[in-house]
Amino acid sequence: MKRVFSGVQPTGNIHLGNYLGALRQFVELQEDNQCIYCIVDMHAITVPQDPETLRKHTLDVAALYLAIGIDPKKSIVFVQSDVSGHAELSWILTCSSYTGELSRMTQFKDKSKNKESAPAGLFTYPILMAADILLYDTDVVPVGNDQKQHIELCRDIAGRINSRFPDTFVMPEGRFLKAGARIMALDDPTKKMSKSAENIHSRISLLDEPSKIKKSIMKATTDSEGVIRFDAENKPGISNLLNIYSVLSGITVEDLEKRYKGSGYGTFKKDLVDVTVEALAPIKARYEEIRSSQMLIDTLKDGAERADAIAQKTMTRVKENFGLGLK
Ligand code: ATP
Ligand code: LTN
Repeated sequence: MKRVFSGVQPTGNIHLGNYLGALRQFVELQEDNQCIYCIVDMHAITVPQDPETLRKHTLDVAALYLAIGIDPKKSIVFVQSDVSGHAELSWILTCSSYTGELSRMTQFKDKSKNKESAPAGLFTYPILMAADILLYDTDVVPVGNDQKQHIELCRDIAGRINSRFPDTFVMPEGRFLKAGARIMALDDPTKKMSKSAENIHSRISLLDEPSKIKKSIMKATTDSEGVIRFDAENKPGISNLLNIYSVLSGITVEDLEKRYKGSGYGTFKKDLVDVTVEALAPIKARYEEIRSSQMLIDTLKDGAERADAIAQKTMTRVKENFGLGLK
């Protein structure tokens, strides 16, 4: 059995991009692998967070994990800050990383753009992510395309340490879906759908009301050609909607193009609203039930204990290899 690890930040607004790019894979993978799914609250504090809101969002994401079908009997679900190994390993990896490679991370460049000085945590964010992955001897990391560069950095750091201290870490691999790996913003299909974008109609959050979903899709930017055809370069808006429709319905993009030949964007969008509302309704219903239950807290406590047992074994091996602490 392979070990799978992934994480989502508790920053609210889990959207279709997160779901179709990453979370959807989490559910499939738990059938044949040992999966560990984390709510990475320590990554969230790389930008200022209100403590109450952060704690609420942590439970929101945990409830969503379970609502989409992650089964705590099959997978470990826990909160990052409940396992101290993440911070501990992160420091050790920091000492084997270079400012040059961190400066090349596009996410850091984007998030620190136009700022005179950026928080150091934003700069070292990918190292904490590498620690998350390496702490659990992870083989496979299911993520969206935007995390490719971070996974490569994790592999570079692991390789560097392994060449000095052989067999310290398992070399992980990213797992990226072809369809849905990059869902674009509805208002500007040249940018990825994002939690932090100001315009709420740029995204569809998994818990949006049907009326909000309708408004966001009907407002989505398209083009003036009026033909429903996949062409990501010249028709990014309609291609993004085709992509979302295809993944949610299981109908191929080619079949959708045939089905909507001669139809206008309005008809296509209306149908997409129905498909989206229908796909999200059961998630929303399960979410409401789980979010207020004691079962959620018990699951996270149990998950942290199981995760910690694995993490401690790795930390013992890492410290021994590095000569840290007493034997
Ligand atoms: P932000 O959009 O504010 O940068 P984020 O949504 O990228 O935040 P996370 O919550 O950490 O940040 O992402 C969770 C997962 O969702 C990651 O695996 C990420 O690759 C994936 N993901 C995020 N946005 C998209 C998108 N637009 N399309 C596909 N996958 C995405
Ligand atoms: N940086 C990731 C979230 C994340 C993660 C991880 C994903 C933190 N640690 C470990 C996979 C494995 C993001 O999606 N923004």
